[in-house]
Amino acid sequence: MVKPDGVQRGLVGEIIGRFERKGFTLRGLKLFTPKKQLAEEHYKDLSQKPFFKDLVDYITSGPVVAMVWEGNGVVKSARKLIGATNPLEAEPGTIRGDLAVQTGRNVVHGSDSPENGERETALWFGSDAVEQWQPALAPWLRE
Ligand code: IDP
Ligand code: MG
Repeated sequence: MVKPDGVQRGLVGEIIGRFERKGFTLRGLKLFTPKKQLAEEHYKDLSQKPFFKDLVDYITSGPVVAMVWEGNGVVKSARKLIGATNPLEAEPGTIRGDLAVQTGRNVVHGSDSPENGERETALWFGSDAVEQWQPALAPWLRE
């Protein structure tokens, strides 16, 4: 997901491009401003953290771009492409390492496990079908 700061800063294309160029398949995409209840459910594991309220305010402060990406090892790889939570500790070449300076404005979210990926897809996309399609380039990405 591109967070509200990423959308406001015009980084949507840059972030989507990195996942496309890597070779993952886009299966779902939508832009909307999340409701508080959705943000709280999404980040429920962090509800006891002191920054939880600020985090929910941040995520609900404007439109986000929610996406579903598919591919072998996509969750682990996406975490690497995104970089460390604190952008000052994220390696150059990662999204956060290249494009952000503060944990509270780290421009992008990525699921931390395949199970959470499924949970978050259901939460953010609900019964909206995510598209099943075969990229024509598939044989040029995987043998
Ligand atoms: P992640 O986004 O790298 O998976 P998490 O620990 O799951 O990191 O935290 C979720 C989000 O909560 C972070 O991306 C960041 O926006 C916010 N966050 C995490 N730790 C802090 C903090 O110490 N201060 C402010 N915001 C934080
Ligand atoms: Mg996380």
